[in-house]
Amino acid sequence: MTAKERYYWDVTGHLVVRNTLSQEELDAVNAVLDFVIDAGSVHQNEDNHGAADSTFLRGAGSRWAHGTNLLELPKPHCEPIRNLLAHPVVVQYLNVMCGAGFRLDHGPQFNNAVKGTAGLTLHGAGEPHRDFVAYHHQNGEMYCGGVTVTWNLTDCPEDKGGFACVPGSHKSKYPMPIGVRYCDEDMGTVANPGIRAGDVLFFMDGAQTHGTHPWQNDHARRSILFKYASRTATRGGPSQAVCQPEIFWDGDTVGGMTMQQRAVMFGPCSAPGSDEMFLVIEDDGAVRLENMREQQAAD
Ligand SMILES: O=C(O)CCC(=O)C(=O)O
Repeated sequence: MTAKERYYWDVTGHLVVRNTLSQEELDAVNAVLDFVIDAGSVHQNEDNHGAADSTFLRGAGSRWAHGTNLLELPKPHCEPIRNLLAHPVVVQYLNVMCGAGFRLDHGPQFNNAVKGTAGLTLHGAGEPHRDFVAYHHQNGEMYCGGVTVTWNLTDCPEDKGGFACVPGSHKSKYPMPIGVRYCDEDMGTVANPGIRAGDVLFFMDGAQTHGTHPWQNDHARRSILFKYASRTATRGGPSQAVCQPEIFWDGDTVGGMTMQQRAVMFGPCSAPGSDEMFLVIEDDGAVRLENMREQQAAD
């Protein structure tokens, strides 16, 4: 990562690294995507899915590969995808952005938007604040809990749809206006950068405000999003299953604990909607469980 790239990343929250894939690599990944599309694995959501009440983002249902993870495709189809997972450029940049020991948190996700496909409302930028995807610096080192690496297999011309973001929003201190979230009144803050086939995009997924603009091109979008996390961050993925105290710790360690004690024995799990339990202190100093769902099931 050059000093210029580091500056751009730090100031904007995203970075495009040009011409990362050779024509041969591009052809190999595109052949896999042909296979995935021909197998009927691209699922189209209902119209306006993800667009909420936005006017600008409206369109036909978003189109993502569904059902089979691209990493588990039958051989040889999984191989060009697996080659992206620890690609030298990924290692080089994520070692700086996330720190050594970064890992794939979830994905990869294949976006196959066609002309008229709806966008996705902008999200991220600490709303709500989520420490596991935050971006900060200490002692000259940067740290970003969640970075998404998007491989682009077809061109995404500027202002014609696809990845959109608010550059600099990872440093914002104020809530995002609804007009920006919906892109109906973005006040000139939103960028929809030009990205070419073979380029790779890094963005601070969660720290930076980002989303998707409706796809306006005659050709289909082919972007594969790998959702990485720093070693100690957990964004989602299988964490809900493995975070149970009995799985994360030895059974004997947690056996017979009170529910309050057990509540601090969960493995790392950021995913909202799980059965995570949070401890709160009552006015009289008593420790209480905030999420009672699991306790009720145990009673
Ligand atoms: O269309 C894109 O590349 C952005 C997708 C997005 O918003 C996300 O992965 O959270």
